[in-house]
Amino acid sequence: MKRIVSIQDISCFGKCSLTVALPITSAMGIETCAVPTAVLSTHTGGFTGYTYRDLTSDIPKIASHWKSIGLKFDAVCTGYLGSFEQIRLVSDFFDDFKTNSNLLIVDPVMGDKGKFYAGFTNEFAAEMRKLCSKADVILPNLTEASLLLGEEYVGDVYDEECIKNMLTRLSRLGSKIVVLTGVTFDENSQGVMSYNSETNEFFSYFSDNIPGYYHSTGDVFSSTLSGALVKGFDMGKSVKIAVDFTVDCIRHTVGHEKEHWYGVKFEECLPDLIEMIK
Ligand code: PXL
Repeated sequence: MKRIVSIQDISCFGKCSLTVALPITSAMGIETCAVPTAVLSTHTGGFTGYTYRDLTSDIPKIASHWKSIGLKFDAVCTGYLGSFEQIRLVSDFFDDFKTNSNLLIVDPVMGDKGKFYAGFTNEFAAEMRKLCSKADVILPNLTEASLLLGEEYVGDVYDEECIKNMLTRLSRLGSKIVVLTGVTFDENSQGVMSYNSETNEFFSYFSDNIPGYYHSTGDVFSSTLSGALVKGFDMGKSVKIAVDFTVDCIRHTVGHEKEHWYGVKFEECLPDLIEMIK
Protein backbone atom coordinates (compact mmCIF):
# COMPACT_ATOMS: atom_id res chain seq x y z
CA MET A 1 0.00 0.00 0.00
CA LYS A 2 1.29 3.45 -0.90
CA ARG A 3 1.58 6.09 1.81
CA ILE A 4 1.28 9.89 1.60
CA VAL A 5 1.73 12.55 4.23
CA SER A 6 -0.23 15.76 3.83
CA ILE A 7 1.15 18.81 5.62
CA GLN A 8 -1.34 21.66 5.91
CA ASP A 9 -3.95 23.17 8.22
CA ILE A 10 -7.23 21.65 9.23
CA SER A 11 -10.07 24.09 8.68
CA CYS A 12 -12.71 22.32 10.74
CA PHE A 13 -15.59 23.64 8.64
CA GLY A 14 -15.21 24.66 5.01
CA LYS A 15 -14.04 21.71 2.92
CA CYS A 16 -10.44 22.58 2.14
CA SER A 17 -6.90 21.55 3.07
CA LEU A 18 -6.88 18.42 5.28
CA THR A 19 -10.65 17.83 5.27
CA VAL A 20 -10.31 17.48 1.48
CA ALA A 21 -6.90 15.79 1.21
CA LEU A 22 -7.55 13.01 3.73
CA PRO A 23 -10.79 11.66 2.22
CA ILE A 24 -9.63 12.04 -1.37
CA THR A 25 -6.33 10.20 -1.12
CA SER A 26 -7.83 7.62 1.25
CA ALA A 27 -10.58 6.95 -1.30
CA MET A 28 -7.81 6.39 -3.86
CA GLY A 29 -6.56 3.53 -1.70
CA ILE A 30 -3.53 5.36 -0.32
CA GLU A 31 -2.65 5.35 3.37
CA THR A 32 -2.88 9.03 4.26
CA CYS A 33 -1.05 10.56 7.22
CA ALA A 34 -1.43 14.15 8.35
CA VAL A 35 0.71 16.84 9.89
CA PRO A 36 -1.86 19.50 10.88
CA THR A 37 -0.04 22.83 10.90
CA ALA A 38 -2.91 24.81 12.44
CA VAL A 39 -6.50 24.34 13.52
CA LEU A 40 -8.97 26.92 12.23
CA SER A 41 -12.70 26.92 12.91
CA THR A 42 -13.26 27.68 9.20
CA HIS A 43 -11.08 28.57 6.23
CA THR A 44 -10.33 32.25 5.68
CA GLY A 45 -12.09 32.72 2.35
CA GLY A 46 -15.31 34.58 3.05
CA PHE A 47 -15.71 33.81 6.76
CA THR A 48 -15.00 36.34 9.50
CA GLY A 49 -14.22 35.69 13.16
CA TYR A 50 -12.53 32.34 12.61
CA THR A 51 -10.25 30.88 15.28
CA TYR A 52 -6.60 30.03 14.52
CA ARG A 53 -4.57 27.72 16.74
CA ASP A 54 -1.01 27.55 15.58
CA LEU A 55 0.63 24.11 15.70
CA THR A 56 4.03 25.13 14.33
CA SER A 57 5.95 23.77 17.30
CA ASP A 58 4.40 20.31 16.81
CA ILE A 59 5.88 19.92 13.30
CA PRO A 60 9.50 19.07 14.35
CA LYS A 61 8.26 16.89 17.23
CA ILE A 62 6.06 14.83 14.90
CA ALA A 63 8.95 14.57 12.42
CA SER A 64 11.36 13.42 15.08
CA HIS A 65 8.97 10.76 16.42
CA TRP A 66 8.29 9.50 12.90
CA LYS A 67 12.02 9.31 12.18
CA SER A 68 12.51 7.28 15.36
CA ILE A 69 9.96 4.70 14.18
CA GLY A 70 11.39 4.61 10.66
CA LEU A 71 8.33 5.90 8.77
CA LYS A 72 8.71 6.31 5.01
CA PHE A 73 6.38 8.07 2.56
CA ASP A 74 5.82 7.66 -1.18
CA ALA A 75 4.97 11.36 -1.29
CA VAL A 76 5.25 14.32 1.04
CA CYS A 77 2.58 16.84 0.01
CA THR A 78 2.19 20.37 1.30
CA GLY A 79 -0.65 22.88 0.99
CA TYR A 80 -1.61 25.99 2.93
CA LEU A 81 1.18 27.03 5.31
CA GLY A 82 0.65 29.95 7.67
CA SER A 83 4.07 31.45 8.43
CA PHE A 84 7.74 31.72 7.47
CA GLU A 85 8.60 29.44 10.35
CA GLN A 86 6.23 26.76 9.06
CA ILE A 87 7.84 26.92 5.62
CA ARG A 88 11.28 26.47 7.19
CA LEU A 89 10.14 23.51 9.28
CA VAL A 90 8.49 21.89 6.27
CA SER A 91 11.75 22.37 4.40
CA ASP A 92 13.52 20.48 7.22
CA PHE A 93 10.79 17.82 7.01
CA PHE A 94 11.63 17.41 3.30
CA ASP A 95 15.31 16.86 4.22
CA ASP A 96 14.32 14.26 6.81
CA PHE A 97 11.91 12.28 4.62
CA LYS A 98 13.27 12.59 1.06
CA THR A 99 14.24 9.22 -0.41
CA ASN A 100 15.60 8.20 -3.84
CA SER A 101 12.16 7.28 -5.07
CA ASN A 102 9.55 9.45 -3.34
CA LEU A 103 7.95 12.70 -4.47
CA LEU A 104 7.98 16.07 -2.73
CA ILE A 105 4.87 17.89 -3.95
CA VAL A 106 4.30 21.57 -3.10
CA ASP A 107 1.04 23.38 -3.69
CA PRO A 108 2.23 26.94 -2.96
CA VAL A 109 -1.16 28.10 -1.61
CA MET A 110 -1.08 31.93 -1.36
CA GLY A 111 -3.91 33.39 -3.40
CA ASP A 112 -6.26 33.29 -6.35
CA LYS A 113 -7.74 35.60 -8.99
CA GLY A 114 -4.75 37.95 -8.71
CA LYS A 115 -5.13 38.46 -4.95
CA PHE A 116 -3.43 37.11 -1.85
CA TYR A 117 -5.54 35.09 0.58
CA ALA A 118 -5.90 36.82 3.98
CA GLY A 119 -2.57 37.30 5.75
CA PHE A 120 -0.15 36.53 2.87
CA THR A 121 2.56 38.95 1.66
CA ASN A 122 5.29 39.26 -0.98
CA GLU A 123 7.85 38.30 1.69
CA PHE A 124 5.92 35.07 2.26
CA ALA A 125 5.97 34.43 -1.49
CA ALA A 126 9.77 34.79 -1.46
CA GLU A 127 10.03 32.17 1.30
CA MET A 128 7.61 29.87 -0.56
CA ARG A 129 9.89 30.16 -3.61
CA LYS A 130 12.66 28.51 -1.55
CA LEU A 131 10.38 25.60 -0.61
CA CYS A 132 9.42 25.18 -4.27
CA SER A 133 13.10 24.89 -5.17
CA LYS A 134 13.29 21.67 -3.12
CA ALA A 135 10.16 20.09 -4.60
CA ASP A 136 9.87 17.49 -7.36
CA VAL A 137 6.47 18.83 -8.40
CA ILE A 138 4.92 22.27 -7.84
CA LEU A 139 1.25 23.07 -8.47
CA PRO A 140 0.70 26.85 -8.57
CA ASN A 141 -2.38 28.54 -9.98
CA LEU A 142 -1.76 31.59 -12.19
CA THR A 143 -1.83 33.99 -9.25
CA GLU A 144 0.68 31.91 -7.30
CA ALA A 145 2.86 31.48 -10.39
CA SER A 146 3.08 35.25 -10.82
CA LEU A 147 3.91 35.66 -7.11
CA LEU A 148 6.62 32.99 -7.28
CA LEU A 149 8.15 34.72 -10.29
CA GLY A 150 7.94 38.08 -8.48
CA GLU A 151 5.81 39.54 -11.28
CA GLU A 152 2.52 41.35 -11.71
CA TYR A 153 -0.49 39.02 -11.99
CA VAL A 154 -0.61 37.75 -15.56
CA GLY A 155 -4.36 38.61 -15.74
CA ASP A 156 -7.11 36.98 -17.78
CA VAL A 157 -5.71 37.38 -21.27
CA TYR A 158 -2.55 35.56 -22.34
CA ASP A 159 -1.49 33.10 -25.00
CA GLU A 160 0.14 29.67 -25.02
CA GLU A 161 3.62 31.16 -25.54
CA CYS A 162 3.23 33.27 -22.42
CA ILE A 163 2.20 30.22 -20.34
CA LYS A 164 5.03 28.09 -21.73
CA ASN A 165 7.43 30.87 -20.88
CA MET A 166 6.07 31.04 -17.30
CA LEU A 167 6.38 27.26 -16.99
CA THR A 168 10.03 27.17 -18.04
CA ARG A 169 10.90 30.06 -15.75
CA LEU A 170 9.04 28.40 -12.85
CA SER A 171 10.96 25.18 -13.43
CA ARG A 172 14.20 27.16 -13.02
CA LEU A 173 13.20 27.66 -9.38
CA GLY A 174 14.32 24.03 -9.06
CA SER A 175 11.46 21.55 -9.40
CA LYS A 176 11.43 18.93 -12.13
CA ILE A 177 7.72 19.28 -12.89
CA VAL A 178 5.55 22.40 -12.86
CA VAL A 179 1.77 22.08 -13.17
CA LEU A 180 0.02 25.39 -13.74
CA THR A 181 -3.70 25.36 -12.94
CA GLY A 182 -6.59 27.61 -13.93
CA VAL A 183 -5.37 28.20 -17.49
CA THR A 184 -8.04 29.54 -19.87
CA PHE A 185 -7.31 30.51 -23.48
CA ASP A 186 -10.99 30.99 -24.32
CA GLU A 187 -14.15 31.37 -22.28
CA ASN A 188 -15.37 27.82 -22.94
CA SER A 189 -12.47 25.82 -21.56
CA GLN A 190 -10.26 25.75 -18.51
CA GLY A 191 -7.45 23.42 -17.60
CA VAL A 192 -3.86 22.81 -16.82
CA MET A 193 -0.52 23.16 -18.58
CA SER A 194 2.52 21.37 -17.27
CA TYR A 195 6.23 21.20 -18.03
CA ASN A 196 8.80 18.53 -17.35
CA SER A 197 12.22 20.18 -17.31
CA GLU A 198 14.07 16.85 -17.57
CA THR A 199 12.40 15.81 -20.82
CA ASN A 200 11.68 19.38 -21.95
CA GLU A 201 8.07 18.35 -22.63
CA PHE A 202 4.94 20.45 -22.28
CA PHE A 203 1.58 18.88 -21.65
CA SER A 204 -1.88 20.37 -21.51
CA TYR A 205 -5.35 19.16 -20.66
CA PHE A 206 -8.52 21.19 -20.82
CA SER A 207 -12.12 20.63 -19.83
CA ASP A 208 -15.28 22.75 -19.81
CA ASN A 209 -15.02 26.15 -18.16
CA ILE A 210 -17.89 26.34 -15.68
CA PRO A 211 -18.68 29.98 -14.88
CA GLY A 212 -18.55 31.07 -11.23
CA TYR A 213 -16.04 30.84 -8.41
CA TYR A 214 -15.74 27.55 -6.54
CA HIS A 215 -13.73 27.64 -3.35
CA SER A 216 -11.10 24.94 -2.57
CA THR A 217 -11.01 23.45 -6.04
CA GLY A 218 -7.22 23.93 -5.92
CA ASP A 219 -7.07 21.63 -2.89
CA VAL A 220 -9.28 19.05 -4.60
CA PHE A 221 -7.05 19.19 -7.68
CA SER A 222 -3.75 18.94 -5.81
CA SER A 223 -4.88 16.04 -3.59
CA THR A 224 -6.19 14.11 -6.57
CA LEU A 225 -3.10 14.77 -8.67
CA SER A 226 -0.78 13.76 -5.82
CA GLY A 227 -2.80 10.58 -5.29
CA ALA A 228 -2.75 9.70 -8.99
CA LEU A 229 1.03 10.21 -9.24
CA VAL A 230 1.61 8.06 -6.16
CA LYS A 231 -0.65 5.36 -7.63
CA GLY A 232 1.80 5.26 -10.55
CA PHE A 233 -0.18 7.02 -13.29
CA ASP A 234 2.02 9.08 -15.62
CA MET A 235 1.77 12.86 -15.55
CA GLY A 236 -0.64 13.06 -18.51
CA LYS A 237 -3.10 10.56 -17.05
CA SER A 238 -2.73 12.01 -13.52
CA VAL A 239 -3.54 15.52 -14.74
CA LYS A 240 -6.56 14.18 -16.66
CA ILE A 241 -7.87 12.36 -13.57
CA ALA A 242 -7.36 15.43 -11.37
CA VAL A 243 -8.99 17.87 -13.81
CA ASP A 244 -11.91 15.53 -14.56
CA PHE A 245 -12.56 14.90 -10.87
CA THR A 246 -12.37 18.62 -10.01
CA VAL A 247 -14.82 19.46 -12.80
CA ASP A 248 -17.09 16.64 -11.61
CA CYS A 249 -17.10 18.19 -8.10
CA ILE A 250 -17.91 21.63 -9.54
CA ARG A 251 -20.77 20.20 -11.62
CA HIS A 252 -22.26 18.61 -8.50
CA THR A 253 -22.14 22.00 -6.77
CA VAL A 254 -23.71 24.02 -9.61
CA GLY A 255 -27.21 25.02 -8.51
CA HIS A 256 -26.29 24.62 -4.80
CA GLU A 257 -23.93 27.60 -4.58
CA LYS A 258 -26.10 29.33 -1.99
CA GLU A 259 -25.69 26.61 0.65
CA HIS A 260 -22.28 25.43 -0.60
CA TRP A 261 -20.46 28.71 -1.40
CA TYR A 262 -17.58 27.69 0.92
CA GLY A 263 -16.50 24.51 -0.89
CA VAL A 264 -17.42 22.00 -3.56
CA LYS A 265 -19.55 18.92 -2.84
CA PHE A 266 -16.67 16.52 -3.48
CA GLU A 267 -18.07 13.85 -1.15
CA GLU A 268 -20.81 12.87 -3.59
CA CYS A 269 -18.18 12.45 -6.32
CA LEU A 270 -15.77 10.12 -4.50
CA PRO A 271 -17.35 7.03 -6.13
CA ASP A 272 -16.63 8.63 -9.54
CA LEU A 273 -12.98 9.10 -8.53
CA ILE A 274 -12.69 5.45 -7.51
CA GLU A 275 -14.08 4.52 -10.96
CA MET A 276 -11.62 6.88 -12.73
CA ILE A 277 -8.56 5.19 -11.21
CA LYS A 278 -9.67 1.59 -11.91
O1 PXL B 1 -7.99 26.31 0.02
C1 PXL B 1 -6.83 26.83 0.48
C2 PXL B 1 -6.92 27.22 1.93
C3 PXL B 1 -6.45 26.35 2.90
N1 PXL B 1 -6.50 26.64 4.21
C4 PXL B 1 -7.03 27.80 4.63
C5 PXL B 1 -7.54 28.71 3.72
C6 PXL B 1 -7.47 28.43 2.33
C7 PXL B 1 -7.96 29.37 1.35
O2 PXL B 1 -8.57 30.36 1.63
O3 PXL B 1 -8.09 29.86 4.16
C8 PXL B 1 -7.08 28.10 6.10
